[in-house]
Amino acid sequence: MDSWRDTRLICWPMKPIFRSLAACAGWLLVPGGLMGQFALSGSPYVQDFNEIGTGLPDGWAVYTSSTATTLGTAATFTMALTSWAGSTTGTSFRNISGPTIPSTTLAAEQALNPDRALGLRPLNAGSRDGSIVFALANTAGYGDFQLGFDVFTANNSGSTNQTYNIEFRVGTSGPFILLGTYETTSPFGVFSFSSGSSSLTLLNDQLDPVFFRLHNAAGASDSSYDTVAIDNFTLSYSAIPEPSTYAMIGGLVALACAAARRFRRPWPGLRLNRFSGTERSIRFNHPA
Ligand SMILES: [Ca+2]
Ligand SMILES: [Ca+2]
Repeated sequence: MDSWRDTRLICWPMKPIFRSLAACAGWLLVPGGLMGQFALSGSPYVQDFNEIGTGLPDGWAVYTSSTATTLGTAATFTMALTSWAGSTTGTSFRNISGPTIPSTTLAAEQALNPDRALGLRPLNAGSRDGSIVFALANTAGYGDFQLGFDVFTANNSGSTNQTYNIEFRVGTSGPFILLGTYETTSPFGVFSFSSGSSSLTLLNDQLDPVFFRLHNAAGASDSSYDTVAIDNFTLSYSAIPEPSTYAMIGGLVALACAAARRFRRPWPGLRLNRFSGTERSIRFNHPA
């Protein structure tokens, strides 16, 4: 075995280890990254928010004063059962009923609904620039991402509506990339958003954190704000084969090709002669 092969055989199995270490290092270096970023494992990731009475799920966070290039300021999430139209100060980001009961349901009955959703009723300037964010520690080793979730209007306030951007970003700086928009409307106006892998190729095999968010695109320019919410979030993905897997597949293909060539090659000393019509003969050629 030559030295080049020795090196190759050592390096290929090590690559996944280096990748994992690099991903881990990136996760540790992100400000606030020790907590609050979800580590992908088995696909799909599904979040129904029905347990947010005990806190936001791993990877989820809410922010005020978000901009096109920044997450903003980490905000408080109200875990207590809160009504769609509640206006108590400090409850902009809230645990609300999902849209599986009539939109005319009173607050007391809303609290009885086990189907919960992550809601935002912007009650002040900061939350009017607010966003709901899901953060991944990285996507190392994964690709073919597909995203889907429900977004709905839980309470219609005033005569104006607001447009929310559905965005993502790879890394901890730079602009977010727009995937779609949702405009608030009369309750519930549920919109099932989906984005396929062709729109999410930038997410593939990234060592940096990845952020998805629902962000109020209108900012603080409006005067009355509807309650918007998300539910039934799903992110599916596939494991990217490691180089050793490609090498194994390539080896099998090479073996198959070699076997096919050997099968087609005439035996030594045997030659097939063709004549006109249907007559054929086989002649043995004896070595000189
Ligand atoms: Ca739910
Ligand atoms: Ca409205």
